[in-house]
Amino acid sequence: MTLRKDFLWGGATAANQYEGGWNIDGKGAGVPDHIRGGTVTAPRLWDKEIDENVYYPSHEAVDFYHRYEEDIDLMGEMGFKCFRMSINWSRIYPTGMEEEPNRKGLDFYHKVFQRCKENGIEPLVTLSHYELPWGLSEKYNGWTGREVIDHFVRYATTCFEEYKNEVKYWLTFNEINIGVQPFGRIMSLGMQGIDHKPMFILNETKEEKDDRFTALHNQFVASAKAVVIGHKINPDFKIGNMIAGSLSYPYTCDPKDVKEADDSFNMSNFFCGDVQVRGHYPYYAKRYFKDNNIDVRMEDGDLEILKKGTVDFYSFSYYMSSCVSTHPEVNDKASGNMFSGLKNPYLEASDWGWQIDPEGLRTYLNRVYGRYEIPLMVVENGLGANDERSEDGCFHDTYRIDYLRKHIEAMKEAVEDGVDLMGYTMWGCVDLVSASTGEMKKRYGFIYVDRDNDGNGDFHRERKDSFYWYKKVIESNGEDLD
Ligand code: BGP
Repeated sequence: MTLRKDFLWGGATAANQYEGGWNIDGKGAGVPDHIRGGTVTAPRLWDKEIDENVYYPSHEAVDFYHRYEEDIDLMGEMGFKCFRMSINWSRIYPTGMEEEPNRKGLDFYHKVFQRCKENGIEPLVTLSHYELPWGLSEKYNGWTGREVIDHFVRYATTCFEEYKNEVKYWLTFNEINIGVQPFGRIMSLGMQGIDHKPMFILNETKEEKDDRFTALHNQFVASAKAVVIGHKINPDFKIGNMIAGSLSYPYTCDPKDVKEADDSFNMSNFFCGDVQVRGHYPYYAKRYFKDNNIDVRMEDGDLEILKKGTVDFYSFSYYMSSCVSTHPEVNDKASGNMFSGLKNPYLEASDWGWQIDPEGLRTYLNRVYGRYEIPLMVVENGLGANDERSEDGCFHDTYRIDYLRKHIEAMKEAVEDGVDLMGYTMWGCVDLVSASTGEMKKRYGFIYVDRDNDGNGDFHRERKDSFYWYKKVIESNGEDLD
């Protein structure tokens, strides 16, 4: 058998895209609760004040808050070994600044973990999946404020203490490297700035850029502090980082294009990985900051903390790849999850224009493992598609099965290459709200949820064909992919 016996097969979700119940049982608003739905052509906007007449997809999401028992039982039926989910920070600390946690919020996750246990499922918990409490975003301009580090550490400590006997696997920040890009400002860093409407901002002043990299630095420090505390609370904890896997190929063999692709991989992937796995800023960061006129505000002792708080494993999302080029005539753009690039003539794309590249997953796994030599985990991968009900009343998502099969095959090849791979959690195992567009129409799940882009639907669940296929995959530990 190629994969290890205890391979963590499962699925992944995030509270703000899945839970709903945005203001009940004491929960405060989080940044995503202020972001409207959108589409590919009509980007998501965010509001300072929540407008009662507007539909915000996170408010009800797909109602996991009231349907967790049914969902986790369905995961159990597929044979999941692992369920990746996030704790919604503002469910525990409503504004992020309270001294005492919200007991009802803590109890909800106890019930979730209990149900996982009954189904033989190991939770993998993300502490912050684009879920900064709105209170902190308002008061400190998000992670720009140094104070947010302490608020996060208090929240992380509460979770570690509270769930130390129920959760072993943790991730600190989802896709922390999104903060390297300007569009990470509101979603990942909770920074409001002056022009507060569009979710994805592309242009920034020098001050805004300095603030963004300072905010990212604050997340690094917060993550490292949490790792140190977590290990003290329970030495058996395995705490990982989480990177948005971004693979770009040189469009031509012009050495300049090759260098461009290298530089892009460095800043998009290795930069954050190096800080969190190796425990220090990489050598090329200095040049990047100089060339881009960026000043990061650090404090004495920060670099020491980064050294101490290195992660136990490296996790990442992988959906697609793209190309880069220094040639201005090559300008056919591809879409993507946060990172965009150029179209690759060898690849096909999803309905949302994300280029499908299973071979790239093998390349990515090898490249990252070669650098860090610590266990890796694919914690997001999957196909966002517009699933239509067939005449027989079922969802025959063969295209999804095909996508997943090829990526699992690539993963197995990487393991044969020698990569130490802990597990695989397919993104959006139950249909949920899309992060980039806010749509429901973009579905990833093995399990269909009755809900549409405008908030209609009764939330009932149905098994798609991929549900039965994945069950077989897990049963055979990845040997039966037919
Ligand atoms: C990742 C995020 C997820 C998720 C996924 C799919 O970047 O961590 O939250 O949503 O991408 O992206 P989308 O929902 O935009 O299709």
